[in-house]
Amino acid sequence: MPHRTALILLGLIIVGVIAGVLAGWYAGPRMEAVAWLGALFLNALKMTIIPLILSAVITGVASLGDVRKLGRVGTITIGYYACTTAIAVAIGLLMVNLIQPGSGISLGEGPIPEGVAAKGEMGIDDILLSLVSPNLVNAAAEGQLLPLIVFAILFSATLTTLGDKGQPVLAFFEGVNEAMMKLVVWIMYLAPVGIFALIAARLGQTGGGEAFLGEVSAVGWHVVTVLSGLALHFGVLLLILFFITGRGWDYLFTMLRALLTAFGTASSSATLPLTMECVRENGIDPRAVRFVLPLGSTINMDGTALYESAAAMFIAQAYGISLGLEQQALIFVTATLAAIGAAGIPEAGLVTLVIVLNAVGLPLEGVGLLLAVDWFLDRFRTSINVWGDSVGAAVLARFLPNNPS
Ligand code: DAS
Repeated sequence: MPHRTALILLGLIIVGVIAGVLAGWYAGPRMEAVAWLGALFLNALKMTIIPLILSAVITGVASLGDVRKLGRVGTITIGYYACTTAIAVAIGLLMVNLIQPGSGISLGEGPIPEGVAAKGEMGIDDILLSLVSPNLVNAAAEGQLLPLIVFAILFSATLTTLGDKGQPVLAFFEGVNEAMMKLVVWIMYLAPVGIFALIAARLGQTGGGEAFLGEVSAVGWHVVTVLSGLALHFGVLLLILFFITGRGWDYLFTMLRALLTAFGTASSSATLPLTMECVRENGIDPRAVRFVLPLGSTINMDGTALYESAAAMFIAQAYGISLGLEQQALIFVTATLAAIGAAGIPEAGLVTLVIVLNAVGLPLEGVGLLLAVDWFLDRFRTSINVWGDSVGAAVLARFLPNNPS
């Protein structure tokens, strides 16, 4: 997308966000009348995800040259994810212990909120099992991106062993990827209106500004804890970008369209096509874009991991349950697993929070404390998820072999 056009589009998206907040704030439930516009934009983005991810990963992995390089790139990628997710969880625990948002919360006895499935434990075996689907069509239909990505990686690795026979297949997927990226740019032009409608309708649904303020003030310190933790982690990622990749503020500026789309959609999967376009416009090696971003959007969720640890501790504090170092270490591990297991869809982090609560024996009823503001905090943690993936692509690009062969 030409730089000038990108600049104008960014300006229009910012106007869309501000207008969406003002409309939802003052017009309240009446703004639900535009929800269909937001859904149309969201569906248009989702329409591109499967062909885009399959073609991107297949051509991205093949462009690495050989399977050995895939191992090295995979190790660097997973290493980056593990480090940044661990930092995010640590920041969540630090902030919630410092601010103590749950102290003094007057608890109303409440049932376990519906929709909070009492998930069992999630161990490494559950995560490994989720990597392979017996039915790829079903996985695609259900938006389970991880098994699709694993299949694309394995399929591409076998293609590189076929020599000339594999070339026509790769050329086909190269064409699909280029066409999908072109389609994504067209859909990007809808972002200002789509994001406006998504924000206005969701804020309006809560009843408008006053009702929203009432919901937030009931758990105000929890909101402050999460937002300040996310802001701190945003800064950590910015320092990683500056000092490991050597990129500057211009990288962040180009990513703003994707970050604001993440804020509007509350879905890192739906935002993925725009994330890939913005990282590509930042001049990042396509091999990094096509490999790291699809994988990252499913398993690298720094914002969610930070939220899981902070929310679990908030619930413990609200119920007057003090958790020692050992139990907080267990929260550290299960918050990481829960974030890996969370899908890139709205409020996924709230659903997998149950895994953390179960691990340390905290009451599931506590999720009821978070429900009213989760849709709001979800937007910020989704933006941080996307920001973490965007920085990851720049980090990996620094370690890619110069030429693919
Ligand atoms: N909404 C999720 C995402 O799309 C994040 C979350 O629920 O924590 O990344």
